[in-house]
Amino acid sequence: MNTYITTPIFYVNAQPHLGHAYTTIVADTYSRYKRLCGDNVRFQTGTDEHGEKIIQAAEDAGVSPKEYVDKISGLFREAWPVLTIEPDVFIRTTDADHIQTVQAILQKVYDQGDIYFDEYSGLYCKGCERFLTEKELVDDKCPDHLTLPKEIREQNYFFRMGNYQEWLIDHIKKNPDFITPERYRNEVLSFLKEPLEDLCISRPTSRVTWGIPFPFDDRFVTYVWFDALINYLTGIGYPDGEEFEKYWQVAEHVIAKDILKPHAIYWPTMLKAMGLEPYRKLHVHGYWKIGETKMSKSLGNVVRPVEMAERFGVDAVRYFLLRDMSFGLDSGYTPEAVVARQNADLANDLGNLFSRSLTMVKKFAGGKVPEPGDPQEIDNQLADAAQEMMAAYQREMNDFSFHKALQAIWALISKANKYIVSTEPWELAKDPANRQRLDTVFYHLLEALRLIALTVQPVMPHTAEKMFDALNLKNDGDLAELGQWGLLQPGLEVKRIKSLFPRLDLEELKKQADSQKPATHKKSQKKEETELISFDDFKKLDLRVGEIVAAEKVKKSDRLLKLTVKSPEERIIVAGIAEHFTPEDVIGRQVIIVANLKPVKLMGVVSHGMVLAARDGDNLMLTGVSGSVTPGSKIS
Ligand code: ME8
Repeated sequence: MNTYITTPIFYVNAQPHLGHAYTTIVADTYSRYKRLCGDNVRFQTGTDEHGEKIIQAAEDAGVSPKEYVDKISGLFREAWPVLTIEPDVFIRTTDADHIQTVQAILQKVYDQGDIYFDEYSGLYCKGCERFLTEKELVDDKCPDHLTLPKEIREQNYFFRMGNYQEWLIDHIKKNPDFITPERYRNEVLSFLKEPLEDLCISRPTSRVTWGIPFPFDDRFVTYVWFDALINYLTGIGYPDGEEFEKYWQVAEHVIAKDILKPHAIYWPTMLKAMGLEPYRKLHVHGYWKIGETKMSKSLGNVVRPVEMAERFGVDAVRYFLLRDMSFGLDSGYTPEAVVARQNADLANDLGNLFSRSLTMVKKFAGGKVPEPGDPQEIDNQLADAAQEMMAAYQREMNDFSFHKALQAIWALISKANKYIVSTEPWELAKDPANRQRLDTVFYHLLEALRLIALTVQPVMPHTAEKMFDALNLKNDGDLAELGQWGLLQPGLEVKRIKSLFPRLDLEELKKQADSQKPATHKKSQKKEETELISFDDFKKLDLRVGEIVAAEKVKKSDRLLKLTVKSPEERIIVAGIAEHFTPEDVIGRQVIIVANLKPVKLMGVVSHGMVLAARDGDNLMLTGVSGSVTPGSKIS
């Protein structure tokens, strides 16, 4: 069997965040799972590099569009291996073969009469890079970008999307799995109840230059969505070639709900016009949110996945993302939720099961897989539970219900932990007459561990490797074969395993969050990614010289000092500097402060601003100006 799985190609107007990482981890996990099932797998991701947003971002950064896209695309490409994401293809829409493919498709669809030239006026949203219909607006604004769209009248090329409306409705109805979960299929069908307008697929070069030139009219470049969607074909060598033959018929796309319309409506109709079969499946997930708000680059409330991996460990992040989100629904991110999962599910349930089982086998069975005797009822129950898990796991993984697949594994982990409590191997070990019973118990336990290692592997490759190593097994072969109960060979030597996951301290983490300091992880201090901001963003900061006129320790905190800072009015600032400075050290010093931060309450004290300091390894230095200035002087 063949599997072709793709993520969206991400815009390079911002660096990768947790939302991008989630989609890409989903695709990576699915591709690992399908490989485990013996499939030939092609996994593709990449970057979307044309369009107005990109020009704007490059201008803001003061570099050429090419320099800009090379840099940000590189950040995506480099982030994925850190998260153990291993795509087969990383495509960029500025690649020469992609440009050629888009132009060939435009020419073909134009030649057959599905593209025409017309004048159009409409409401254009720069953020969406498309014309919006009146119906889509909320309070006259784009609901995604909360901006007023601009009335634009211009001549453009249009794709006869409306011609394919009936065909599309019919295709969706006949293929219940075409768009999943069902809520999104229903959303698309309900949208298609209204007449489908033709799609404007060009942008005049007078307005947008950073795009793929139209092959039959050099006054226009290609609309970024018409360009971007075609990446799914370019990456497998369309229009000819072995890969295209092999993979197009099994194409599955993973996206979030923000880009449902282009994928569920533009793309299948484009494919139909090209004379191709539509993709096989569209898997649509919800949003990662911070509080009630979608995590998004435009809102700036993003979590960086690479930093998360450094803080919690890659496998813990992958597990958390797949376990906490029900595929299709929204989910909230908090560091506390990651810690809770890590401590309960990973360190406690899974980690303990492995370490105590292997320790007992070492201690009471000479560190070898024993020959089992006749099983008792309780042993058969564990074996049955393992087989039920295998069936549920495969069903849920095939269905993109990753959280349920993980729940099925954890149900077995919990059974195995209870099995230890019920069979009490340490008691059996006291009497040599129980030898065979003890061997049977260990065999069943180790066999359950093997199946757990096998099934967690697509989600947590590093952890699975450690487990396989401890069980002295090679991590290769196919699920249908390896997923059977009873394959473990007696006599095989097993190793003890150090704890698979450390327990994290939630209180410590909260303290760090309170004092607004990043996690004290060595690596995270090593290198910090710099997000480019515009001059306008910089201008928003009110930086001033402040003079510390009083200072005291904040009660019950080792880290916080309460400072009274003259700037020129007196204000209270709570600073996380108590590990480096006593109150006496800082009184009378002039420092640089951010004067227009929203007040926050830290350990019961309201802080009105922030003192800037430089961190150098473990040292902290306060910033200041050379010479004495009037408190409140602006830094510009
Ligand atoms: O739309 N939660 O690129 P994009 C979950 N270039 N997933 C999220 C997310 C969140 N808060 N935020 C972003 C584009 N994503 C186009 C795609 S494809 C031919 C062209 C993920 O950089 C999610 O996969 O805006 C979403 O669909 C995608 O990033 C949007 O990425």
